[in-house]
Amino acid sequence: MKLSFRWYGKDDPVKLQEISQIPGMYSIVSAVYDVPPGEVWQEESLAALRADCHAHGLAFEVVESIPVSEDIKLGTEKRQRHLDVYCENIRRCARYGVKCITYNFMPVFDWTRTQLDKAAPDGSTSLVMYRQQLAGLDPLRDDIHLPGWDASYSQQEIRGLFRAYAALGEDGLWKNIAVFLKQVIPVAEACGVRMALHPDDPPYPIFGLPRVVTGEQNIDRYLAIVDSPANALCLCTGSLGCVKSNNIPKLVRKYAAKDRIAFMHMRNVQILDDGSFEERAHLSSCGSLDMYEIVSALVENHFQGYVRPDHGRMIWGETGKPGYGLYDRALGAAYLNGLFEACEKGRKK
Ligand code: DNO
Repeated sequence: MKLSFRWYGKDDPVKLQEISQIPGMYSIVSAVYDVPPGEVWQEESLAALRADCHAHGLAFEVVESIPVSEDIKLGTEKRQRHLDVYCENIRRCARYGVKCITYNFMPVFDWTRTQLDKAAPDGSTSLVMYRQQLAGLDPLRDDIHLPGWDASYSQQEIRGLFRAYAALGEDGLWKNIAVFLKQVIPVAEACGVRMALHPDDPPYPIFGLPRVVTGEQNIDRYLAIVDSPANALCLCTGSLGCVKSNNIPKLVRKYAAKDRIAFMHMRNVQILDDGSFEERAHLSSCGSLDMYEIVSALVENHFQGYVRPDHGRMIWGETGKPGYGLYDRALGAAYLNGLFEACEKGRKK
């Protein structure tokens, strides 16, 4: 595996030098964040990102994300132009050494949580999703903004998007996924890039919007649309793993054996009785997921892709982007290094 770490660029309170001091760190995961979906990324931006990473002894091989515009997801009249731009961005990334590009197909909102700083008894804080709080949220009525969401929509635009997705439904979304994959995957293949689909987070419909990347059956369907190693997964343990019906070690074993995992997001969640969940420290004993089993599944299948410690808690007084502080993610990286070493050496015995 190749250990990696998400970095939000020069404005990130976490510095590249700090990331480079984490043992075993190989690549930065980043993106050109100041260009809206549907527009081309400037090559200078990619060149600067790569140069910054290299100056700190780090590779820049993973992009997270090239966002898929709502026009592509909805299949509007702007779709073809946006798809052309999407393909051009893949080519540009490849030119600067990128080997893996993450994206998702979630309508309107990226990941959803109801609170970003829930305090645990030890004083650390983390992201949580409480069903009861969610039931009280209505994006059509309330002016809610979460960091996972594109803050540039006005309330009116959100209303329009909700109407459009209601008319599209799940079947329509699947059709638009197929149009996207059939154009994008051949381009990625041709330039040696693997597209890594991030699952829906959480993996069920939110606010009545269709969400389809939710579990094994739908992932099988998604991967079969274009049967190529370039049509791969960013298997996020915490996103898929916050519902009991997804058996994460089993999914990892299955898709790693088929070489359909390009990137692993590794974090732990505690599922609560009512289906709510709390993000926890990475250690298996801190949440519902067996991280040892997940790493074993990867090692058994000789996984060569990228791994990054996902969302950390805020600990030791750190402030910053919820989920993306330095300290707890660095602890996560150290823990993952330990699990991989143990599993790899254990197999050789
Ligand atoms: C959350 C992340 C997601 C992910 C996108 C990929 O912290 O895992 O926002 O980057 O869904 O497109």
